[in-house]
Amino acid sequence: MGQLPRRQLVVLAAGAVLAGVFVALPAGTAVAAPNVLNADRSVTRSCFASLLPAGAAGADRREFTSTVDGLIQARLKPGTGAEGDWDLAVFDKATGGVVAASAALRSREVAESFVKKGQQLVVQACRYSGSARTVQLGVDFLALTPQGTSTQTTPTQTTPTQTTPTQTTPTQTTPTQTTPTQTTPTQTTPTQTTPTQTTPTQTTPAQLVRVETPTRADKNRLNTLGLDVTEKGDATSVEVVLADGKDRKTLSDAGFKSSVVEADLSAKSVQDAATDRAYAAKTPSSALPSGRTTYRHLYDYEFEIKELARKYPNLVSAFTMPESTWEGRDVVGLEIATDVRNTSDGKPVDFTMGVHHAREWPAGEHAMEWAYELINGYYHDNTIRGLVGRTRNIIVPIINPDGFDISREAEPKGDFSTFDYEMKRKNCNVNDSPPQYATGVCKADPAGRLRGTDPNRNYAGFWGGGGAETAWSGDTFRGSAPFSEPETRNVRWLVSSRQVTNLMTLHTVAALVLRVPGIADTRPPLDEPAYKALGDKMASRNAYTSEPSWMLYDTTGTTEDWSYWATGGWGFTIEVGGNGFHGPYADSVVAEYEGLAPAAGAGKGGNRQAFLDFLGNTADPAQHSTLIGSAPKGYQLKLHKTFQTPSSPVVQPDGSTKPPIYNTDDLNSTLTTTGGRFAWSVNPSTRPYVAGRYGRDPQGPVQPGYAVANPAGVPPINQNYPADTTAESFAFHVDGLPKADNGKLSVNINWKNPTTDWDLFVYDAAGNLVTSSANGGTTSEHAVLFDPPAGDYKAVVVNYDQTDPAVVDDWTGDVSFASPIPTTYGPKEAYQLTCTSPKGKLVGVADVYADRGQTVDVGEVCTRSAHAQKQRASGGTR
Ligand code: 0X9
Ligand code: ZN
Repeated sequence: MGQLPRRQLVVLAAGAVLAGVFVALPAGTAVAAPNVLNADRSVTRSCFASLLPAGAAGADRREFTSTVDGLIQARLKPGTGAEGDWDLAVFDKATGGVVAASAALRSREVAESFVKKGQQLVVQACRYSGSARTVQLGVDFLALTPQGTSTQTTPTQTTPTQTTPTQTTPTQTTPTQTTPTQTTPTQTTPTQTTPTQTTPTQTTPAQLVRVETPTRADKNRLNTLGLDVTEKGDATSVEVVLADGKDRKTLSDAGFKSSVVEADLSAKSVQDAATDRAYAAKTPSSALPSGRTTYRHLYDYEFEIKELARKYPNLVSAFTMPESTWEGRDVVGLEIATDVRNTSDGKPVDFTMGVHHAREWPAGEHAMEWAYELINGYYHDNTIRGLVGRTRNIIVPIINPDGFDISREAEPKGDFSTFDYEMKRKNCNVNDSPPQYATGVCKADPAGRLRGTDPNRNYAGFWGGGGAETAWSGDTFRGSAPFSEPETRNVRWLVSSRQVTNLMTLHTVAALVLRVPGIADTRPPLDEPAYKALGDKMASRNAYTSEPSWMLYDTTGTTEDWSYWATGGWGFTIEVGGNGFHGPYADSVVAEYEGLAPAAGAGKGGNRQAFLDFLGNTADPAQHSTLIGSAPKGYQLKLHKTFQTPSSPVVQPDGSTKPPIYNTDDLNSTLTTTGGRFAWSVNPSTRPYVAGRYGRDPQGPVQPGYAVANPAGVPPINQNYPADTTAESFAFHVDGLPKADNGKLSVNINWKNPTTDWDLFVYDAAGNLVTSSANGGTTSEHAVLFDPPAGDYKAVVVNYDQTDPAVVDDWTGDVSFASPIPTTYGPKEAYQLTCTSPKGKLVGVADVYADRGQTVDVGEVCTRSAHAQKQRASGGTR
């Protein structure tokens, strides 16, 4: 740590905001309580499928005429009394087309979209289920600048009216207001270029390039440049989005070589949308379990989830996570199991999530199709029926609905510029933004898509370390503290209150099966061999790369780097492959899921089979722990564990670090006994964070280190290595068995002045670059290689910069070795097991130790201690 990136990149230029204005709707001919909608009975139907005739049963409506070119935001809130489930949809009155919709499981709905001035709208609310006869509607209009921003804070609630309000002159006072170039009333944003773009950038389209990064050090250095580095890459390269000429210059200034993968991302985005329309038009039904042919909207997910629960009440239940998002959306999921409502029946739990990252639509599609897979399979496929019978399956397709809705409803733009909402990654938190950007609704924000926290850098696992940004505008901004976001707290709630033995979090687009650890400094867990075997098995189905995620580059605060180390439940990030964060549906969803061409997993089973393998692992008692015993019917067993785990030393914006923050985890799960014997599938009692670390025993002595001679003379300054090979070099040899067993090689160079910069590249005898170290602002470089093969090597030292070229600040160097680190073992941790009688009386307490694969008999945990307590109470001695 403490190293500075060679160049600072200003991520967001200041002064990007043009004025916008709110337009309050006139009250019009209001009737009594016009914002309260009524329906005498519920009708289980889609509210967004069609505009119902006025007066239709189970629905109510209000009409508006938009006074703005901008946004409509319609919200439902429960009325007084029962909440029930009401849904919401906004229609264009002229065409009957849906403009926006929301269909979560309760009566808290947010429907948001773009509207044109003068557009006639019908807001329709539908009572789907429950006893609430009324619901409260709020509708706001927000005028936008051509850039799609407003300078105002939160929208002021306007009173809806029964009929179309009489128009009065809108209070549009802002001189900069112009009519956006919208074509259709829905799903478009103004097409102007962003104010942060300057002249040279307007001629160079956004591109996807493949950057040559032969070593991990290169990858880490690339990550310091402030560019949009994707996770897509291989051992020697990573794909990077260059939004404009400035990004292109940053990359070439830093000496990286790259080749173009996608010459015009904007054109690709528009082309992909056209490809999707054509595919849907000619395909009545896809090979997917649901047969779907197009990317779902947020409201499609919500509606399908509740419909599945309604149609299969014993097999499927729908649930709302405890915290709503920054924009007030409910986060919804479903659970699939036999006798689904008995959530404390002790079966092992497989938890599948999608769309932490807004733009990664195929992740949500995969999660939703997995739900259909299990439901269809339960009825039509014996293998799946067997697996479903032995497990509980929890699926939350959209963890970040605020971000997803924005990305999904945005105009295809694909250029990754500030106002390219289609490529938004993060959530909608605005609290960490500077005041000038902390305004506006998330869909029309002065900071555009840069607003928010990266949910996949916000978990407590090693939070605050490398591989996450400290700046609010960064695409990997970690947030103000571990679990500062409702989206990650929702996942914490689920993982902490259920025995999630298997967790999978879906992303796009790098074709990877990733396990812990996310940072190289963290040694692998004791479970590494079994963990690797499971990842490799899944990768054999989708032909993705299976590896610990640090191997691509460091990340901290990611989902499984919290869940696994804290609970011991297997945790994987799967980066669904494809072309683009949400490439053509037929490829990124249908082909990747089913294992069809052009997916890498074509003919191997695809993600479908990888997920089934993972579920097979969930069902296998050898892969988790099992508590057995006996207890009378209706008693509640509880497993409890509280512990603290330190974050990483917290990296500060200047590169220095502050002490770790301790995160408290409180794990609580329950089993309701049915009388007699029970078996409870649980995670191991010792959390992997303390259990120890996997390693290997040295087979021989370590090779002694030695100083190297600096070759005579000084090479000229070269900032273009390896295109320009000007450098000096030295050779060295790594010994092998039986002479030496080296677990780690380190090639080190040192100099005096931090504004001098030497870079270091190490090649094996075949000329492959095996490691390198090329930082800026330091007085040393250390190129590290674990388990270096024996042989001859060459270190190349490049004179990148000199404080004063007239007085050369030359380097001194050495080569050092370390033995492999043997496996280490830590302390064992116990669960506290308690038994509570049906009347709520604590009748048994025990400490329980359980390792992975172990079945522990806890005996008659309720009755024996109940008996003992009774004896004590009556003064009995036996
Ligand atoms: O960077 C991420 O959060 C993920 N890649 S993505 O392109 N979908 O954003 C990958 C995270 C990989 N690391 C761990 N899961 N530890
Ligand atoms: Zn992602």
